[in-house]
Amino acid sequence: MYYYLTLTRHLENKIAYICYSQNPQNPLIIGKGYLSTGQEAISVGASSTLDEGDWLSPSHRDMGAHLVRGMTVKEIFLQYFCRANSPTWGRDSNVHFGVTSKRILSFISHMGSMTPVANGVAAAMVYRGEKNVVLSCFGDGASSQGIVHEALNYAATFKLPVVFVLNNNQIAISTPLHEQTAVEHLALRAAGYGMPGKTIDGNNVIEVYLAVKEAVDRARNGEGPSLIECKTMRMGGHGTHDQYQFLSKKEFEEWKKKDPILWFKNYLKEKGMLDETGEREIEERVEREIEEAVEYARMQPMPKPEDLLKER
Ligand SMILES: Cc1ncc(C[n+]2csc(CCOP(=O)(O)OP(=O)(O)O)c2C)c(N)n1
Repeated sequence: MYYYLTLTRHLENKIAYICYSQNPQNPLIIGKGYLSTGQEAISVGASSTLDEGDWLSPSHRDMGAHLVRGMTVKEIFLQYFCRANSPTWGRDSNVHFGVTSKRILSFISHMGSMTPVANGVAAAMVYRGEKNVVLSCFGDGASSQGIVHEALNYAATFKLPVVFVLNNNQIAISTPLHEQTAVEHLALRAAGYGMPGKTIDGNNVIEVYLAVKEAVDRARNGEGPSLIECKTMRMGGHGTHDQYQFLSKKEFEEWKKKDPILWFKNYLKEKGMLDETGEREIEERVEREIEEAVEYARMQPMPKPEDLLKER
């Protein structure tokens, strides 16, 4: 998990760097990056609980989960650069894509709209007698959409094998949590649907893994869905276009001290599971993978207009 946390952070730093420094007349990344900086532990910890046959329904801050599910760094950059050989053949960019061969559902940009889709996949698996689960990820803003309440109610009623992972980064673009809900802990809503709910420290990758694993096991055993609220903070702008505009400097500095990767690194070192050499090797490997992938993806062709309507 430490490798994936480090890879996610460096990869997204590279995306941010490219977004800020590219030539606007001939950009490499068309559109924006929606980064998970500071909340990588949720994505990596939660997706690490899945088996190969399980499905991931990601949010736009789930780079870590894409990587854990087997997306390569090359595929990520091909996707961001809209190349003809990207997972969606250059039809779209950034994180709004899925790869069904890796059991990743395509992300729908309308916040919360993925929850009924996750239910549908879960219901199909129950119908076929498969023992798999769906991990459905969304944010605090999405959690207040009507469609999410309906989906969670439905999933609980029919005991669907879905684990709802709510990344509560306390801000939805520019709306702070207290301006969108009167509920102190969003996991309390679970009781109203009739499913277990838990609020955990989203910056602690071990806590995320254990809580989600328990819920995944429960779902796999036919006991129905759970809601896991992972508390964290968005350590940047909503996207690469707004940077730190909606975060107070004081809050930013306080949350910086709770960095999930730094915490896990220190934990592993204290337990004797990582040393300076191991740390350096992981960083060098990650940097190498990223540089090679950027160079490779940059040289790949753009899609031809006539290919865009081709059936795949
Ligand atoms: C139904 C809908 N309303 C508004 C938007 C515009 N929008 C895009 S992202 C976003 C904020 C989402 O916040 P949250 O669910 O908390 O996720 P976060 O970005 O904080 O991870 C909004 C309002 C949208 N995409 N869909």
